[in-house]
Amino acid sequence: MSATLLALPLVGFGTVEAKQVNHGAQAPTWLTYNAKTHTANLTIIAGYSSDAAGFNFNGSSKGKMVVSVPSGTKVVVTFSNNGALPHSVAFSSYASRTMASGFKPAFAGSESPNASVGIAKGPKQTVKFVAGKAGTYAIVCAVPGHVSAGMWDTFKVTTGGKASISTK
Ligand SMILES: [Cu+2]
Repeated sequence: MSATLLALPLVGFGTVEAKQVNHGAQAPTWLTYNAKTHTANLTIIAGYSSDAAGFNFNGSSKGKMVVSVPSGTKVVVTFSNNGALPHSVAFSSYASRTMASGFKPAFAGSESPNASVGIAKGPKQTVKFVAGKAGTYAIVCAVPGHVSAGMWDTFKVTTGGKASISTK
């Protein structure tokens, strides 16, 4: 009996170590698309990697991640922050990629709550909007100064076609 009790914590400790080792190799599924319901589920993690000193989404900064959806898509974003600084997400005008502050959502509801303040590491937020008008937009962190540090990516709304995600 005493041998079993001693062994249990050791097994548990080994499991935690294995998860940490594998963390970087198991990237989340960033985007899924349901053509029947015209719904795109998008995972956005701020500060996911050390790219641009942490000022990145899903490990990409400065426009290098391109998320594309057909116009009329219901976009459901699951947003969280893996970084040390507070971050947010907003789907804003493409011109926003050169702004320092004052970001506005390009679609009704296309920003996380209190976006200029952001959230700390830990909780998840859901952002839902309809990508109504075809065009090129920017995915930005609306915390002032973060876009200037590289924290923006590219969002394209296409006329027809499929949802896709790519990194340069
Ligand atoms: Cu930020």
